[in-house]
Amino acid sequence: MYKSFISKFLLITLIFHSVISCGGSGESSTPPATINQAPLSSAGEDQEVFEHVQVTLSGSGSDSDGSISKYEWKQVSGTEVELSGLETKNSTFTAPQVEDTITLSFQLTVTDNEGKSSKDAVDVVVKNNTSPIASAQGTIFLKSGEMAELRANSSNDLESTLLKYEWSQIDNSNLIIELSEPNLEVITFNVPHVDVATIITFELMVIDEGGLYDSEKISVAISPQISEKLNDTGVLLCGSTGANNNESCESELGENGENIPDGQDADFGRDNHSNFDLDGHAGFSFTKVSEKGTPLPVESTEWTCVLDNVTGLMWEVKSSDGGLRDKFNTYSFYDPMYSGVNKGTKNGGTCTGNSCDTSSFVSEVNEVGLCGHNDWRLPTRMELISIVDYSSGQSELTIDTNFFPNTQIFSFETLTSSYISATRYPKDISWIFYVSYENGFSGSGYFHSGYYSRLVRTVSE
Ligand SMILES: [Ca+2]
Ligand SMILES: [Ca+2]
Ligand SMILES: [Ca+2]
Ligand SMILES: [Ca+2]
Repeated sequence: MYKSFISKFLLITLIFHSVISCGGSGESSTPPATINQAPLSSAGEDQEVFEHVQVTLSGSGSDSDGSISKYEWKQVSGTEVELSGLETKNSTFTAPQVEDTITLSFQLTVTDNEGKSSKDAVDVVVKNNTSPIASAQGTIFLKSGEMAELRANSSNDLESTLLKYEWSQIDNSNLIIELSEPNLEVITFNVPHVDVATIITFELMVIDEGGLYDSEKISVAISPQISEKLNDTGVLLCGSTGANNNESCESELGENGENIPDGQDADFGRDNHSNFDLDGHAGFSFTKVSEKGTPLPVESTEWTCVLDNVTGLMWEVKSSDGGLRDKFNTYSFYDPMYSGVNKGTKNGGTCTGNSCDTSSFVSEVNEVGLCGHNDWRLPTRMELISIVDYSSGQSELTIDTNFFPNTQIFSFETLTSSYISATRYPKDISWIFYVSYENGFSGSGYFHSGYYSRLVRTVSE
């Protein structure tokens, strides 16, 4: 009994021993069964975004001893958003509209092929955004051949430091400007050649980092390359030795067979070599200007000032609204800079302003900031004469009424046909020169009389 017990014990011990020693010897005797390692999960970097933008949560997972079988995104806090791609590496959503900065938290769970998982969290801070304000600036009166520059750098945005710009031409002038880099903050282009003054318009679009945008238009006037500083007369016809003044200069002989001598007015000047009527009769080249100072296309039906592209003078256009600049208003000459009787006469005209004299009229127009400027003044006699078109004196006004409407002739209400200048008559300094566009005549008259007035300012010398 005892023996047999011992034998059985030995046998069991031996069997047990041999089972253990099968796998090898010493410490390497651990069983081979693997313990699955958990995968690694990354929900990406925390982000700061503006409201309304598309946000991508960039997840990733890795597993040292297997593969990733599942991604699972969920939102854990903050204003609820609609996540798409919930079970993909990357999930996206649209940042909600916010009043103040908020934080959204998300969690990515990554599961491996054996069912083990790990989690990682990410925060997305959503900030309020307001629209940028676009501001397009640049020289708006340009000449053919110059380099033009348009600037967006006065545009601003409360939240973004990096604004995007998009410049595009939006007029229908048929004058196409190739913008080589329309996304720069400052763009430049060569001003193309034009025969007649042409207006082109650009639109600047400013886009902030949150995708909000604003736009502003800027119109620029392109005038022909003009070497003259003085206007021509508008006279396109020649005279013959038979005293016929309406002969074609092209002909050798006039209507009655008489000689047409060379070297007449119509043979010289801008009327001869730049005879385009679209921007003013014959050699005249005018650009219409809006009340705010923006150049306007020639077909515009409302304009307030006219730029003379030849002389560089900007002229007031008279109104017919019964207001400050009404066409019927008349003014006496008055200039407080002089002393005694040389000051002229205060409030001697008939007008709708405060005081119907030239000094008061100039002040009031400058106060208004006519066409965006406050350096308006009374023109000199020669400046008034510069816009006389002598070609049309018989039947029409001697001024291009396509650009200068409301120009007046003599009427019994106003008792004048004349526009007053700032030039005094040298023989008697209590007299002042005037110009009539009824016939182009310039003469001088008393300070105290009432005259029409058309103000002027110098744009370029
Ligand atoms: Ca694993
Ligand atoms: Ca903004
Ligand atoms: Ca001429
Ligand atoms: Ca012209």
